[in-house]
Amino acid sequence: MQRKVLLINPPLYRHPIWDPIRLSQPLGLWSIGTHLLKHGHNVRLLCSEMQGVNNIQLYDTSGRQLDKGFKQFHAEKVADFKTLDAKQFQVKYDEYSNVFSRIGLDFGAIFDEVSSFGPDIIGISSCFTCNHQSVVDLARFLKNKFPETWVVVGGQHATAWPDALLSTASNSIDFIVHGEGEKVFSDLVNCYGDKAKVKLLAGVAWHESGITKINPRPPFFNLDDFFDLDPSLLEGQGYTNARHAYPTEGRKFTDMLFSVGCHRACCFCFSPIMRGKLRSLREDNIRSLLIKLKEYGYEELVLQDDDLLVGDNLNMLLRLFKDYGFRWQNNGGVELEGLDDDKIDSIIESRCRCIYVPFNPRNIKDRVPTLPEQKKLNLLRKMCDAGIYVISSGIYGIPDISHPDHFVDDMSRLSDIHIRLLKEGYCNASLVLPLSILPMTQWWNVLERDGQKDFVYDRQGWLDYSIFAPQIRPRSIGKDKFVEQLISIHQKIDAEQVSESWFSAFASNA
Ligand code: B12
Ligand code: SF4
Repeated sequence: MQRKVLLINPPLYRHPIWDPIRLSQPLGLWSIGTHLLKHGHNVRLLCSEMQGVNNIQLYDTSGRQLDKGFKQFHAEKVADFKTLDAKQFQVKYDEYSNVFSRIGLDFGAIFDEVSSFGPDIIGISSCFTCNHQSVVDLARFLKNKFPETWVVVGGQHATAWPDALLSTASNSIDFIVHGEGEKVFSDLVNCYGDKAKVKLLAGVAWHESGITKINPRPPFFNLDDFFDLDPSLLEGQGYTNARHAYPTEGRKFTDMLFSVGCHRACCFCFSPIMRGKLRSLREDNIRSLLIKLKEYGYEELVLQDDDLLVGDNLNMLLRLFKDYGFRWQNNGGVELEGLDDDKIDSIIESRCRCIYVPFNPRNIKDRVPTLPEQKKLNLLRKMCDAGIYVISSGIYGIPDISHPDHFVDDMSRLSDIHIRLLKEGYCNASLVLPLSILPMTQWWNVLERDGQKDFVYDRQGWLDYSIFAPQIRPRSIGKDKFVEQLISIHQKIDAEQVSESWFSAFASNA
């Protein structure tokens, strides 16, 4: 039976001091929406963050809106960042530790949309732990106004920590879909009206008498059987200006993944837990996706694949981009280890515009990555010289779990490496990412096991789960000291590069 399903990308709650506003196409909702359309359902998408992108307010955690507008706050913050020393900045902005910025449609506008469509089921995306509170607030609002409508939540955060969502949403969430959503959510929609039947499905979780019940996930599916995107779903949602990627000079663009999963299992990353080992789409399916996107006027793709360099995928993609005239950039990150002269030549020839090469630690014992060998660095410079915008990043504060006392020294050493990369022309920009512990990653599991013996973080400090905000620190180092150190690194890096609003919270032009 045909059902009405409204898929909502929730407003964004961000740390006002540390976070740039990063918004992009919700590929998960787009994919599950496409799958439902194919099964004959009536589906609408509401990207409330993007549609309300100019509606930014500051709130404190008790829900009170601050008198100061976001624009004024940001301008003052950037001016202080440039003139105060790190300690003065830390002291002055400490008073904002209970404040968040909310970007997106207000509840009145969301209410109007839901009322006019009258869905049977509302699906909310919960991809980021840092946006936990936004999902909870939205679910509560919707359940209160539309008690008969099922509220279902899915995404990476919902997958990692369903209990956190279900316990804090006070019965406003009917079901969580954890893991890949296309098939499970479609089965759930088909069970509409019969909750007992939903509770038999693999990959769903729910609250019952105050207890979270979780049915195990089904096995990973064959990507070609499910992944497809109907461009009509995203029309009119406002994704024309890049908010996280290198600006596209007016070309219509979208984020895209042609593969999921990763051959590595880095200790801080949730992707391999979410998606397992690398699975790639077949060439004929990529071709038909590109043709569809072309028909809808897309000209540039921002690749978010986690494992782009493995196998022959890159060459195949570059060939297809050429066939269909797509420009492209990479935002998912490529490993320096996997680059060589041949690959760099193909990348340059393909008119790639921007590439992200993070310098990551690999396992729990890794401390500061050393500067890569000169041969590899030259590859980066070759791309810069060819006009590709090269971005790197370092994760600051990697805990050598056995040596919490290394923390501050390691941050300084890492910062020196990135400043050298910038000064010597190996990259155009470097992003400062303080370590955060994402739910259910290897790091998280170690800290849960140790009971935060040497390192501390607030498990429910939702905003701090963003990669840009300081989250975890050694017990022996106070939060103030940690924040001060990080501000100082931002200031040093900012002196060597133009900090752009799409990657820095301290850019003048946000
Ligand atoms: C693309 C991407 C982004 C894009 C935006 C993505 C977006 N708007 O959805 C950008 C670059 C902006 C971004 C930013 C950030 N990201 Co990011 N990002 C990704 C990435 C690489 C791919 C996600 C994706 O599109 N996959 C393709 C789609 C088809 O799959 P999917 O999203 O998983 O959706 C499926 C299921 O989750 C589920 N599902 C999703 N939504 C829903 C909704 C319902 C109702 C249902 C039933 C099911 C469902 O079904 C879908 C189909 O199977 C993932 C890594 C990964 N491989 O998962 C990290 C990832 C999601 N990001 C992560 C993080 C931490 C961030 C940042 C906080 C930090 C940063 N890197 O800047 C910011 C926060 C941004 C924000 N706006 O708040 C983490 C999240 C972990 C966590 N628990 O928080 C991940 C998992 C990477 C990691 N480090 O482990 N990100
Ligand atoms: S950080 Fe990158 S390389 Fe490591 S597991 Fe995650 S996606 Fe793979």
